[in-house]
Amino acid sequence: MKNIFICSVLAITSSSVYATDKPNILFIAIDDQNDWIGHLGGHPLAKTPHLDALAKRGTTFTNAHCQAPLCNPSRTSLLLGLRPTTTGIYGLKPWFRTVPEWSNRVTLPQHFANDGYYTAATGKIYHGFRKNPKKKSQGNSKPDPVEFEVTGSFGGVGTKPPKKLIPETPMGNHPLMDWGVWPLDNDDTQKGDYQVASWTVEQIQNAPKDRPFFLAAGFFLPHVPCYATQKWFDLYPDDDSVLPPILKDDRADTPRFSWYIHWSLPEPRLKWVRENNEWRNLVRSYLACTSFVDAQIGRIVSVVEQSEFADNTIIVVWGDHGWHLGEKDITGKNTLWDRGTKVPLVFAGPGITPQQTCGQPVELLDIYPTLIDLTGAPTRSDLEGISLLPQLKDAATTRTRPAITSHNQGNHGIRSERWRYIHYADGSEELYDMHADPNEWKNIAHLPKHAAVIEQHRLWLPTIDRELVPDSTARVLTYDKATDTAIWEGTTIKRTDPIPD
Ligand SMILES: [Ca+2]
Ligand SMILES: [Ca+2]
Repeated sequence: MKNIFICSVLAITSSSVYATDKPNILFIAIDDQNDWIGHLGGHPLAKTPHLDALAKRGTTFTNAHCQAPLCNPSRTSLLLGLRPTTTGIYGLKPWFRTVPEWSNRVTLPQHFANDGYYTAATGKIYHGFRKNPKKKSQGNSKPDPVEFEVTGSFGGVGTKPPKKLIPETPMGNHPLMDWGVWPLDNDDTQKGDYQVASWTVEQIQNAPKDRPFFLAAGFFLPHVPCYATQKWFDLYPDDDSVLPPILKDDRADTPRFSWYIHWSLPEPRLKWVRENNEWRNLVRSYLACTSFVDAQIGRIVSVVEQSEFADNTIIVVWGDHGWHLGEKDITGKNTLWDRGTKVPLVFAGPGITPQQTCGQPVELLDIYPTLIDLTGAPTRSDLEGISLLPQLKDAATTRTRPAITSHNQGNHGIRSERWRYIHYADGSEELYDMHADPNEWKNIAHLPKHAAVIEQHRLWLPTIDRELVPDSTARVLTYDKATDTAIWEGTTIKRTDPIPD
């Protein structure tokens, strides 16, 4: 009897459902947001009441990781459903449509457009703002496919101070390397992320009645420059209790190659922020921006909850990669430790069990097949993620695959439930026991007793590990094992070169 009932339900679902019966999707991205989110516990003082409330309404993943610790490759991976080691896109460039293999790849939003969804986007979803292009990317013989039917406010930084608020930073005093209280008049409406939320709210209020929506909102903060108004700083004490725990000489036991993957960058090292008395200011600025973005997400979610779409909208919130704020002697991204790879990932809405926390390792790559499963969109056999639907039903459902993050060819972090294993292109390795050492302070890869653990984790190294596609630039590293030659941004790193500080 039960089987007959299931069969008849399936028959109805596949043959007679109107597009408007499908759930809407609200797809919210946060840029450079690590796990300093209240309920994730990455920072004991982080205040994110709206994300915490959303997590309670749905299922939150406390061990979710990006596939690349950098905007362009991470977002390309998520939206194409392929690992960076498969796309060959590891740097800030190129835009994937210029790569012949991916010029016509059906992305996540396009897959839903093809399934009858209205698609709209505002702010940073891809790396770089994509208006309806109808133009040719360099190297593309035909016009690029339309990424979204409608695009709204670009968002971004918004109002900027007339000059940088902090002292001149190393590596060229990059204009983005800045933080502090701005604007001074407490007016949040001048901020790009406020406008992203406002545009998203308007979209919800004016959504088409004849088809479901896929609405994407991409927040720029807490990406640098971390400007927030005073009221967000007031949530955090102006003392050293805000600083994350660090270990003196933490890098003494990490391989030299661990420096190569972020060899020379505009993000200041810990040494600089300390010497310039900017560490606390940076940490408070990042936290202030996190709380501000949380409030913008709250504005959107409250409008959904009060709308006719309240019970028929899947909300997914994700961050594109983490950020260091002094840990491992650096600030910024481009690392294969948890601080660089761990991100918020929350799902709420129809089909998702509320009040659940899942601590198993999962990947941003899993979002694409998960949204397909949650909505009944056509399945695809060419996605590298694994649907999280079983965990969204019951968070205890076992997954066997760890979360894998890659930063340029040959450098991979493998995060299982208990361990983090890192393998660099020159063969050097790290291993951390994340239960005993959650800060990844003690590299235990050299201990013979862990040989079996390392061997198990090596089995998960990507079998496809492509070299960088042509025209890859910005934060790219190549390595030739035969000659032991590492090239960062076109410059050879010698084994004897001092580590830039
Ligand atoms: Ca980013
Ligand atoms: Ca260490």
